[in-house]
Amino acid sequence: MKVYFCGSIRGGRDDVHVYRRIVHALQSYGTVLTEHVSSAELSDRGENNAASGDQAIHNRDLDWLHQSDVVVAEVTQPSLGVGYELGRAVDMKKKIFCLFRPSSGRILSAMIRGATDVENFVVRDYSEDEVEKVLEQFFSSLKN
Ligand code: 6IA
Repeated sequence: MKVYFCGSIRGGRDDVHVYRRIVHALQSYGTVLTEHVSSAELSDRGENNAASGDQAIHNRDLDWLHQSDVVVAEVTQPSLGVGYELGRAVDMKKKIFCLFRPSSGRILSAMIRGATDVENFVVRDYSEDEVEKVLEQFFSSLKN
């Protein structure tokens, strides 16, 4: 199973420790194509801001998105890139699992919360200490 994980990069790196925990748990279900999203070394600025670098990132990520079987997104920290990836993934008819932490005090975008009636699009409210449990529930629901 190939898993595409989405998390904020230039949208802000406040939740990177949560991404780390999610990616670690995801690795027991399959190959995580986008493990770098959870890397503590990757900042919201980075070393490469050239437009050509951005194009390479975009094209490589879309390639991975096509290859993936499942898309898992941590959507608490708002990110244009994550929203874009989710929109593209819906269009590709991927199975999508979005994780949101209400304890952040944020209200999730209606375009994400409201997409739950789209086939294969699930939004789950959770708290950080439940990460492993909610992922396990999602992946076991895939088998049915
Ligand atoms: O708009 P954002 O940067 O928050 O978008 C984050 C999402 O876009 C993630 O889920 C990634 O899959 C994808 N993405 C954005 N930037 C990158 C990247 N390098 N490398 C891989 N995937 C990315 C950006 C490095 C940059 C800070 C120099």
